[in-house]
Amino acid sequence: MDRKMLEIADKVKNDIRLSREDGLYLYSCHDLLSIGELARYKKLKVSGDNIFFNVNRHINLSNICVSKCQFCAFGLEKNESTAYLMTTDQAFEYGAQAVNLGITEFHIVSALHPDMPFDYYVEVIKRLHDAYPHIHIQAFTGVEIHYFAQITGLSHREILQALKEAGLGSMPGGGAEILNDNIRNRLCPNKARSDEWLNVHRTAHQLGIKTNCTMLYGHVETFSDRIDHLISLRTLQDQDPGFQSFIPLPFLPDNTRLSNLKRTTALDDIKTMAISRLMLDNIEHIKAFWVMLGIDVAQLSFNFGADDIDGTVVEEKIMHAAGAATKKGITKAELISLVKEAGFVPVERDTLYNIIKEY
Ligand code: V47
Repeated sequence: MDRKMLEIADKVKNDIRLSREDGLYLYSCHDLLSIGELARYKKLKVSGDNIFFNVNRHINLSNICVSKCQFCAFGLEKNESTAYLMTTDQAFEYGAQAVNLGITEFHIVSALHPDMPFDYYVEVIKRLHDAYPHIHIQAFTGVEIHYFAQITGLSHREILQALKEAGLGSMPGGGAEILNDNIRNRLCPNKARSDEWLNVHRTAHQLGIKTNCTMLYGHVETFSDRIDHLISLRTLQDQDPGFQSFIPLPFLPDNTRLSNLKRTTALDDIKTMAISRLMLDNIEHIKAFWVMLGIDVAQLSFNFGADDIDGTVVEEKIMHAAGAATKKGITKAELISLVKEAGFVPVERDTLYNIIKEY
């Protein structure tokens, strides 16, 4: 280890917060194994040999979207041939089909639909919650919550309160992209700005709604933008805690308006996982989302700070539209065996990280 790395190692071992400069150094440094060793040290302190997973069902209500984000291959115009919108009956049926498979979570994300009223989203949540109160509903990104506020004229707080009353349990971490408005203006000018996304999550935490957070990396951002993004999340968590997990999302370029860009390397994915664990000292769980990373890189990332591999998913649509090469779902048995194969203990959790069973 060189002098700077020894200084960072000393901070990590003594629970001293890493600075912006430390984060930038880690990205510039080629000593991947030392970075990994430190991230692994932190991970073992938080969750030992455990790797968490859950049994869930993703429901994407529609792919008709007004946002037109440059990085997205999922959103379409209403008149395109593969555009779809689930009715509340269809969404209910789709969720109900999964109930006997032992799921503990509905993971519901939609798109910014031009016409559907807020009541539609409330009804989807209410019907599923009333019929299956024991199944946790994690739904709607900060960007969707902000859009609901725009179309109704209600505040973030009022929207979140209405959804909570209907049965919303927690929120996923999507829509954060890179929390820098110069980048957002280039990539996704038609949706929530950085402060709006952060305000939705802050308000959710104040209302007792746990949330996740993400970072979409590997497009037009710099390493410095990534570190600033992580620090924005860390600062919000200090002020209004409620983030349960952080999920780094490598940009998948296929079928997007940025299809000229290359997919990130496994090296970048592993390094970003480790740096996230080291910078985000106040977010307990770092998730290796197998759908995007691929199984091999997800397994490797358990030694680079990750302690969660997300869930069984079933029919993931957003990443697969952009060329994710993984299967659309995975069985619980497969999740258990891939965690064991990597030398860790698979632990089934519910959405709020209560332990259901160790395998
Ligand atoms: O917000 C869209 C990203 C997110 C692409 O909270 C893309 O547990 C890569 O946030 N390449 C939605 N990423 C998915 C998401 C998520 C997934 C799994 C678990 C959780 C959680 C959250 O997907 C979007 C955007 O940042 N995304 N297009 C793409 N081409």
